[in-house]
Amino acid sequence: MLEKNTIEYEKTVLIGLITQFQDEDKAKEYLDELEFLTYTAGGEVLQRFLQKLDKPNPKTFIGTGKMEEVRLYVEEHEVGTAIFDDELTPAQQKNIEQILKCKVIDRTNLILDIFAQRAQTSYARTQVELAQYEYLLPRLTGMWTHLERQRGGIGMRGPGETEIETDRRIVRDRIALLKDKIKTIDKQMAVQRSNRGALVRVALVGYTNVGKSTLMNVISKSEVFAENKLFATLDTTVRKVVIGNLPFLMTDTVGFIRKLPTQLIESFKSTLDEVREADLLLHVVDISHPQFEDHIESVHQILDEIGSRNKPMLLVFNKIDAYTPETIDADDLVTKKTKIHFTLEDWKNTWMSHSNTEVVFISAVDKINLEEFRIKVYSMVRDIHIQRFPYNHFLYPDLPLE
Ligand SMILES: Nc1nc2c(ncn2[C@@H]2O[C@H](COP(=O)(O)OP(=O)(O)OP(=O)(O)O)[C@@H](O)[C@H]2O)c(=O)[nH]1
Ligand SMILES: [Mg+2]
Repeated sequence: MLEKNTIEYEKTVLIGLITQFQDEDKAKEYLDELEFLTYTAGGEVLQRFLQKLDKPNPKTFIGTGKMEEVRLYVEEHEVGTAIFDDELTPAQQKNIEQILKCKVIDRTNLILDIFAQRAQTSYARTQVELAQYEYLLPRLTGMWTHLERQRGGIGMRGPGETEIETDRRIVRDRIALLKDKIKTIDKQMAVQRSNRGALVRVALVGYTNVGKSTLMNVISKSEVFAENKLFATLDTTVRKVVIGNLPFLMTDTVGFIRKLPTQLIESFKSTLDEVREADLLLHVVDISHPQFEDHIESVHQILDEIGSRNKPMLLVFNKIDAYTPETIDADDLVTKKTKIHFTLEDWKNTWMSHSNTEVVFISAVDKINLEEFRIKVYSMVRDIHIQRFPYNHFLYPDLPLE
């Protein structure tokens, strides 16, 4: 486990853009998240650099003047890594490395790195390794183009090409091997899933760090690793839960994030199968997070991508204990009431009241409203159960008996 006082934190700087699609506030929020990711990966952020540009500079992502500013800072403070909030092209990455003379990584790279650090089982490690090689492959090509252009084609093309071709072949072979390995495990997992019988399956989904594992532990009395870092969970845990006398299966799995690298979605396919094969999704949201609505949107997008957007869903607003709206003084007639001033009651009257999705507000840590949560889950699971086994509906009353 990472502990702030036991590990040496790597010095980093963050670099992001303010563009027509992302205003200054958004850019800052994204850098906040990037900083949390960096901390999770074992880095401390010394400085952030933001630049206003219509679109990224194709050669160096940011402009020349800004780059010089970053370079001076990196040199003066002996920064080891510069982290960019967007995916860099292979050429950009190379160019920037040459200028800054430090490690240059992008958001995808950083997320892959965290996944690699956190993968516990050999299955998770295999999935992450596959994603890393998939990320690397086009970058080997890019390095070759880069070399070719730099040194000129004639004379260099032969050995350069052979070298890179060899590298690419090694990477491709490795990818094929990993895919085979995953296929074998996938089959075992599919068998395991089918052996679980006809019980209703409920999957916890949501943005990373919202409290899925904490809720799983509270509900199923299990002990899934939970902590205030991103991607604490990479492996899937399945527990049998009984509410009233109704048994069902509950799954806790990997959290989602904005711009989750596609390589990861692909290689985590069978981990995500748990979500795909679930009958009911409990979409957990951290309502104390200022960007929780964006998080909901990101989760919806990923559910769309894996074809699970239309499953029955309960929206679980967690961490209500930590939710504190800003207040407006009674004599302050200037400040307009906006979302940051909403109380939980205000929120309940927004889109939440006319969405088709059921909602519930809880605190998994302080155990607030868990009874209401249990009743809602019970009734949704019961509906699915009764559809599946119409002949034994009498076993389960409208409300759990507990
Ligand atoms: N204040 C407060 N904190 C909570 C609550 N539920 C969970 N947390 C904290 O939120 C952090 C993340 O909790 P996890 O259960 O690991 O979250 P997760 O969704 O499983 O996260 P990943 O597995 O990393 O995607 C931990 O520090 C928890 O203690 C809650 O109801 N209130
Ligand atoms: Mg978790």
